[in-house]
Order: sequence, then C-alpha cells, then structure tokens
Amino acid sequence: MLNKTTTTLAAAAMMLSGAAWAETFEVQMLNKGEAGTMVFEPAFVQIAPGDTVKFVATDKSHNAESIDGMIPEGAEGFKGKINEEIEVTLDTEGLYAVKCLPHYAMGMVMTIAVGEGVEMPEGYLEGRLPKNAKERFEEQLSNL
Ligand SMILES: [Cu+2]
Repeated sequence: MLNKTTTTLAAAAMMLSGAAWAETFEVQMLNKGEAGTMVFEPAFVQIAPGDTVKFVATDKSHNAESIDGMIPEGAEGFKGKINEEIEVTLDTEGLYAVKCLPHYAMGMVMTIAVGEGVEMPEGYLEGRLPKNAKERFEEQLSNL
C-alpha cells in the first residue's frame, strides 16, 4: 500500500530522471553587446544533454546555424533562416560551434558545450575560420 510519503518520493524521482528536468537557455542575436558588435550573447553556454538552446532575434538580420565539422560526431546540424528564432535540443555530448552567416567574417560565432568535462577535439580550430571568428572561439573555449 502506498502512503503519502512514498508517492511524493516517487514523483520526485520521476522528475529527476526524465525530460521534465530539461532546461531552455536563451541566446540573443545582437548588433551590439557587451563583448562588441555582431555578437551572440551569451557567447558560451554549458548545457546538459537534452537541454534546449533558443536563439532570440533581439536585433534583425541575424541567423544561427551550426558549423560543418565543428559539431560532435554523429550529431545533426541545424540552420535557422535570417531573423528566425530557432530552438535546438541537443542530445549528443560535445562542442557545437554556431555562426551567423551574414556576420561570420566579423566574428559572430558562439559555442555550446553539451555535457560535463567536454574537451576540445584535436584540430577543432584548424579549419578555414575567419580571423575574428577564431579569436572569439578561442575566448569561448577558454571556459572549458
Ligand atoms: Cu549576425
């Protein structure tokens, strides 16, 4: 027979184990932020597998898309249209590099780390990255 204490504990255990615990993190797309012009803010987010990142079109003319070759192996990329507020739920542990296509050369990039203790894969920043993007990535990755 279940008494009141047992059912309360069961409910708490269910919440801890399931998707009910997943969180949504908002990232704004801005013409001007604290770190400069053409920025994602925050530019680095650490989330748990199953959490969601929502890109908010605070300013216009931006988009959010993952960078080919800079997401975890086997993970699916994403690509928002200009001014589109996309929500991406990320299940695969590792790093996701995100860019705004129109402002990529100006360094409009951000990093999502999924999971605890994520490390930078070998050669992660060795692709053909715009100089400004590479500099900001280096700063973001120093949070790992
Ligand atoms: Cu942009």
